[in-house]
Amino acid sequence: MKPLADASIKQLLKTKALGKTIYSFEEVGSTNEIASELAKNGAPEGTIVISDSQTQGKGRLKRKWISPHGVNLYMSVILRPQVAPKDSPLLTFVASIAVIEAIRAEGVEAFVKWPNDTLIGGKKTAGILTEMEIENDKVLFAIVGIGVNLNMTDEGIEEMGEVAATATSVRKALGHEVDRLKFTASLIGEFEAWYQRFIRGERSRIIKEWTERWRDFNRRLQVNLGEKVVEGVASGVDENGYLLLKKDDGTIEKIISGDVIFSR
Ligand code: BT5
Repeated sequence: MKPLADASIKQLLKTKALGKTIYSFEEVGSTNEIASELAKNGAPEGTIVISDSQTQGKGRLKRKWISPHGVNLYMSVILRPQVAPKDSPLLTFVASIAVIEAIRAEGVEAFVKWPNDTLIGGKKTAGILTEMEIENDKVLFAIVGIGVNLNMTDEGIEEMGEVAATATSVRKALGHEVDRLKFTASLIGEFEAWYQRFIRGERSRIIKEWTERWRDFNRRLQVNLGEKVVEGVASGVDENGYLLLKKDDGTIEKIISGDVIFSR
């Protein structure tokens, strides 16, 4: 399979800022870590790090992102939005909408799962990890890391061990291989378009569009908060992207961080 080389991706890009500089690698620990180092050293907004594999791919809460070589997409984008840290969940929404649109452009239906997953047929096909450097309650920079299972086959998925039962790839849904270069360029294009809306302050539009791609809206959910599990009906997300769960006693619990473990 062709490597995801920076020059070949750039040839396909029509973006203004995103992907002006792309660093592409065969293998890294984590693209988010490399991007963070670059940002600390002054790399401008829109700089992108891509790798063909990761040895220390990161999920949220020190979890792992399984990142086999040559089949998927592992990408991190450096952003420097002039916003408060509380606005950062919306960057995850921006990335999620972009991932969904790029997958839909391949002809496959995909949905979001709060807060950061993309599902095809109820199984996880992409995850987003947004990390930030903060100073005086301002975002100095944000790194939006996106992992998409593109061309993993049944065999590759089986090799994921216990994660295999809940994971899938675009290829599996499509029945044939995805052109990784074209997918990457299309995702970067969508990301820029949705990020520009974020910068213009179109928060309610982003929340509305995200909610339209969210199948759990109005469904009964169980959410694992780490120290406890709460249950209720997903009644929406607030202006910061926090989950609003309507409990059986009628009160609404606002959830900043957690894992949806069950929905019906
Ligand atoms: C995420 O965390 O879903 C965020 C994943 C972000 C990965 C990208 S890749 C590029 C960039 N560089 C990085 O180092 N990271 C970012 P979370 O919601 O915590 O989900 C993690 C969980 O998803 C794991 O505990 C597994 O259960 C499952 N998982 C791990 N690898 C997977 C994969 N390839 N496909 C589907 N599920 C996976």
